[in-house]
Amino acid sequence: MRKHARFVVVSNRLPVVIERNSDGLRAIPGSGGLISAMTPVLRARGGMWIGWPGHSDGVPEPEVLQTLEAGSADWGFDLVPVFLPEDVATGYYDGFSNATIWPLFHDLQGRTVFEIAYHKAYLDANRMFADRVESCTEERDFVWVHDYHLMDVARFLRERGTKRTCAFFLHIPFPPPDIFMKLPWRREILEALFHYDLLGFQTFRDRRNFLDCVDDISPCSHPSGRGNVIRIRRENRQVGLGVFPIGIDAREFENISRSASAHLAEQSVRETAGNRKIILGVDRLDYTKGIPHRLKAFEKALGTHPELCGNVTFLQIAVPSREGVEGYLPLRREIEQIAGHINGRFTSSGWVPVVLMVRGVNREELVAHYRAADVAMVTPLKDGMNLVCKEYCAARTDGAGVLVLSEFAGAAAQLYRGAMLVNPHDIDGTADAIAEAVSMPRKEQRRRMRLLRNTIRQKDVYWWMDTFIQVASGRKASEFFDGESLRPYPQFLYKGEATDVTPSPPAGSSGRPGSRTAAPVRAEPS
Ligand code: ADQ
Repeated sequence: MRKHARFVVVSNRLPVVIERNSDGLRAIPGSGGLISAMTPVLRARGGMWIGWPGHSDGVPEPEVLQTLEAGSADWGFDLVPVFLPEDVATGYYDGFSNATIWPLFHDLQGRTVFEIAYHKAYLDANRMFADRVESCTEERDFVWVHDYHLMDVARFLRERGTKRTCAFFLHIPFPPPDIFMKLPWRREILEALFHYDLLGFQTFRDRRNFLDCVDDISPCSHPSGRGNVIRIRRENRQVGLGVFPIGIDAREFENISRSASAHLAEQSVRETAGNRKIILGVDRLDYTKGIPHRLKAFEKALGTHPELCGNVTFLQIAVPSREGVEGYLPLRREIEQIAGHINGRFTSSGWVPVVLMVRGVNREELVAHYRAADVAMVTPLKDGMNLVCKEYCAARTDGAGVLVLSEFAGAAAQLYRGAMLVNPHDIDGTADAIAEAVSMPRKEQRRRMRLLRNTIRQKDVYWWMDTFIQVASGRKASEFFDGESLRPYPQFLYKGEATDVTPSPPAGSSGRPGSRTAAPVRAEPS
């Protein structure tokens, strides 16, 4: 019998990709927001990660298992696969998760597919996840289920009579009732979520939307309490509803940023841009990230602010994702076409305005680009949080750089004081913001960056996990990790500088010049 209760992460994908090279199969790190957030903690402290290893591509299950065992030994925590039959995987992942829930929860109803077969596959897959959780964990373990792919796992666990503490975190936004109510399985999904002990949201707005939906469907559930964590009663169960904005491992980004190799790589990025000012976009290639809108705003800025021509390079790094899901390949073509159009219109001798890199980059390259960028454009149409904006600021150990941030990113609720907020649908307003950001005086950059960096350091990924685990389990997070604290280093802040700790939403920021500085906004209870 194990001495300690175990910390168990359950997510759609394992944090690794199985790759074949000349030596055989091996597990290499995957990419994405959840992986970026959770792997540093599990690597430092151990635990278990249960997830789907991805489409099999003909690799037999025993070989996958063997590769994951070797990966577990290397990584310092257990990688436990959930094998899904191909038809279930397609309907669950490409179908219900990414063609139904993902677009709907990002307010993009036009892209949403409602298909009963997808929902059936989703339930089948969630049942298989629940089976694996039940067989690999004990009652005293703490099970933390992640994201919209797995909303029904607790329901299936409870149906089997298990009582494990089981908490859920939604990484994406929760939509308002007028959008959520369009889902044919709306009641079933809300009921399923009530089988968790705690539901975590990125922002107060998401939790408010969830409560409004619950209220529309079954007005008898009365929430109690106020602040970051409230409770709601459903039949004989009490469920916590909390707001936990996800953070990053800020210290790790700082350390990479301070390394000699990052300085060298930064120089080479600058040279690629002809030592001009750099505006940077870094995203998964996803229609929610607003890349076409951003490029159009840049084109507008070149047209209306001629001083930018020849002096600024727009560098967009986009890592392909979900290529099996409808809509993703046309997006890539659309972006290439807009970039080509801008370059055709504005290129002059020795200057190409847009450089597009359609690939993933490693951590060091990423940090080098962050360091080299005078302006980071993080302008999703809607985003649960967005980690890129936090990574950019953490990497700016020189205290300079300007963050242009969509008011529809969850991160805006935390970072509105230091960022320039824009409405990505407002192409003219965003174009003006680009011109303002490029010419922002150093002193103002530093003032804003200090606010941003303090928030990001204080509310980092360790704070996020620690708070979530304590609220969900009623136990100190260290109890799951041999008495060790989650954070592998002491909390670090700039001494004697103001910190920005209140997660308040940016109320009605228009993105027009003059509305982008610290506006007095209504603070959410905390
Ligand atoms: P994502 O939609 O994946 O995450 P995001 O938060 O921006 O979005 O995280 C993307 C991660 O991938 C970042 O760590 C970034 O560095 C990395 N990345 C992006 N493009 C890359 C590239 N070209 N090369 C290498 N790395 C790249 C979901 C939600 C978000 C939420 C996170 C975490 O949609 O709203 O912030 O989960 O909760």
